[in-house]
Amino acid sequence: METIRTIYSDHPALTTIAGGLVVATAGILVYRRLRRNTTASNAEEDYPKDTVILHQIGRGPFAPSMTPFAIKLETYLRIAKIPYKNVHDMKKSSKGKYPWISFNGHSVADSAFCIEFINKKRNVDLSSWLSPEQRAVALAFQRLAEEDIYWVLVCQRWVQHLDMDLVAKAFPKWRFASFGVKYMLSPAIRKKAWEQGMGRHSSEEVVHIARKDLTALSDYLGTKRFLMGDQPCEEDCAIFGQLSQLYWQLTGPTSNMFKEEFPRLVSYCERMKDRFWPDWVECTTQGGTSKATK
Ligand SMILES: N[C@@H](CCC(=O)N[C@@H](CS)C(=O)NCC(=O)O)C(=O)O
Repeated sequence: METIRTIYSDHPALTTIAGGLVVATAGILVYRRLRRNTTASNAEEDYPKDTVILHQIGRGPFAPSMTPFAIKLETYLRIAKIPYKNVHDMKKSSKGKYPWISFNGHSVADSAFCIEFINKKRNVDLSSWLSPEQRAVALAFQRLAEEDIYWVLVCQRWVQHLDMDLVAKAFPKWRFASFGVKYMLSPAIRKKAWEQGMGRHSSEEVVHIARKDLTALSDYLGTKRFLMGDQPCEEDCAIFGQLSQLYWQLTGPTSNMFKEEFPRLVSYCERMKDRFWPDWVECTTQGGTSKATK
């Protein structure tokens, strides 16, 4: 330390430039690591025919993915009994997001379009038993989950209650994960959340919004097993994807509130997990129980 101080007082400009270069190089390395294999290409590798290839990020610590959209899509594939294979390549879709699918050489971006694509290819409709009015309600709740609760999750997990322990568990192989998340990912997400709007609210206000959303969802679910009745519909996949994150992979006030105030939603998560994810524990990197539920 003393040597650095001496060098600095003898050559301040040179030391500042050298320090800047070290920080910039570290930044570039972390950035490249985070952005590696960025976008999807249509050139298919040697994937089995007639099998959906689900491209996603790696498994999550306490639920099968850190992205609710991957859990949505994989749950759908399981409910619809579609042959699929996971590829945890961390490649982004042509739209720059995770997850996405490829099927016989054709790539589809966005979980909703992936489901529509498979529905058409395989003649599937998990919501066929719903009336038009019920479909409207189911879709509205899906939007509530994906367009509002999702942003609650984003703000609370990555900005307002950044949990470095969860980060370390979420990216166990990334040497610079804490640095990258704290100084790059979190500020980038803060900007996105601000632009979307949720990021302009205080944490207390975000929790308040979450409570209203979850109350509506819980009241509507009532004593039903799934969103619309005794069997799951397509929209349950999206709702489970989002709720799974609040329940298993979030710490802080929203997650505590979820567990304390919404027992019906907790049971719903457990029910979806038990029914469609018998291998849940094997699909997680830390054994599938949230530290917050211990
Ligand atoms: N509407 C998309 C949303 C997917 C999405 O937002 N994925 C996030 C992860 S949770 C993502 O890829 N974020 C990376 C980014 O925006 O650069 C879908 O349903 O697939």
